[in-house]
Amino acid sequence: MFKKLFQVILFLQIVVFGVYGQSSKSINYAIIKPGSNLTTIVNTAANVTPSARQLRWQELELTAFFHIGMNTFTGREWGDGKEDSKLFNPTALDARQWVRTVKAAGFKQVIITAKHHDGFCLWPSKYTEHSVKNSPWENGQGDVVKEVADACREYKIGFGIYLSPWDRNSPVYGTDAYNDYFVNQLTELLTQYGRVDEVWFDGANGEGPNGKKQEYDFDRWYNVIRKLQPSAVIAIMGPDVRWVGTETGYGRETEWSVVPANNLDQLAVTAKSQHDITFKPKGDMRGDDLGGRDKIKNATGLVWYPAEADVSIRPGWFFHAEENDKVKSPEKLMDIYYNSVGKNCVLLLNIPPDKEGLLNSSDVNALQGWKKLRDETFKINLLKDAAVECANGVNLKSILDDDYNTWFTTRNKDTSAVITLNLKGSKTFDVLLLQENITIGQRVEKFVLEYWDGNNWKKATEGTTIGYKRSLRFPTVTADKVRLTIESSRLNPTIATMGLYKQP
Ligand code: FUL
Repeated sequence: MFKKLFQVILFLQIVVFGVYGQSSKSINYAIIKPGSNLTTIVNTAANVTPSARQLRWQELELTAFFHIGMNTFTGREWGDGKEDSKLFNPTALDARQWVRTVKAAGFKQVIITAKHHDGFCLWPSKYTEHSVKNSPWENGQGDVVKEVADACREYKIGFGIYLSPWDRNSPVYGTDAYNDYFVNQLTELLTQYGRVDEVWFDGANGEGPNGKKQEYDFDRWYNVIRKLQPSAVIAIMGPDVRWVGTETGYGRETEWSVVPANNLDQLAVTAKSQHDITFKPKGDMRGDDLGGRDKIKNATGLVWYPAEADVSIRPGWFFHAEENDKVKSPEKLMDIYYNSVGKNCVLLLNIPPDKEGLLNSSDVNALQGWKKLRDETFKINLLKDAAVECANGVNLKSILDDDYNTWFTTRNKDTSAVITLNLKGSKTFDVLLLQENITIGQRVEKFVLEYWDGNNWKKATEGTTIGYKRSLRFPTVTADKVRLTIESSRLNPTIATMGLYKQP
């Protein structure tokens, strides 16, 4: 009875309010018909949405990288593959400490460097002697990948692997046999450690021991991952997660998750699901805007391909004791947070374990200080209980209900809106937070926040894209009335969350 009533209400809502622009089937790519005009392309882009694995990944916001391996003991950043396995000896390795620490700092997933460019394997692979099994650590009986996977399960956070395609140790690197070797190693990692949530392929493709470069068989590797771990995102040199284009942790002002993919003809629609595409990343990854109207106007295909911003908490990716005083401060990490998570990216922050196999106190302190700053800033949404008005809006209150799954949108086919909020008294704030409901699509192209100073509307801040999350800092304002104007959007905008905050 109630279910029926609910269905009728939903139907009436759609008929009466005409919530346009929602595609009946939501898929994470679109093929553009030749000759399509810009309006058609833009509307198509507005209906491309994340796959289930991409949505789960986006909602993590914070993921941690653990770089540990030969370089931890040689003091290098890139090993040459000639290192002696006996050098690997972390005397007090405790992956539970790593996972516990990053979880307490708000991270939802970790990635371990199972094999870096030097080819040394942190698990006892059957296919090489260059691994922990020939190290003194735990008398050759240890398995770092297992320790990390077990800790992630214990602390209930996601688990991912970094497996470097470039291998400076493998004698078969540079020959067809290497692709088999790589598949064998991938298979070990994807079958022996339970669920894997992210597989991270680096782009580096240098020479191996025989002086040859390898042609990586990405399509084959993608198929292995889809088959063995269908819920894992494949990142960077993969189809699900895009490299933001820097290793600074700073994303771009305009960050579209829908970008052109003109090589969708290589698309391998895997057996089970139409939803499942793989393609090799191609084209510009570093421009200021990868998905604006100008970028998609000649596209032959579009994909949901969201950005990951990776950076190390230290100058290097591996632990070097002489960098203990160069660990990024809580304030710097906060700046990175606003410029990554606050710019529609997931942040992948590297915290490298030290020679003992522990996260060093300098890094732990920085993480704790940064978490405290975030907690203090985002404790109270100063818009709470504000009265919301919007002449052409529906579901006005849902922007303040702390529920990502409910969202404001506009009536008819309106692509702009003015949302006015009368606050509960005068408030002082300097941070704006916005979220679009990306299960409907990423749509907002331009917005501005203004406040009423008693006589006039004055601009507090403005921006272009929002996406999953956008947060902006601006000079402190005290006001009892603000308005958010969506100036331009692809189809109807959908705003899931709006917040105003004050930095400590
Ligand atoms: C880079 C690698 O060369 C670095 O050593 C590090 O692993 C980083 C995350 O990716 O391309």
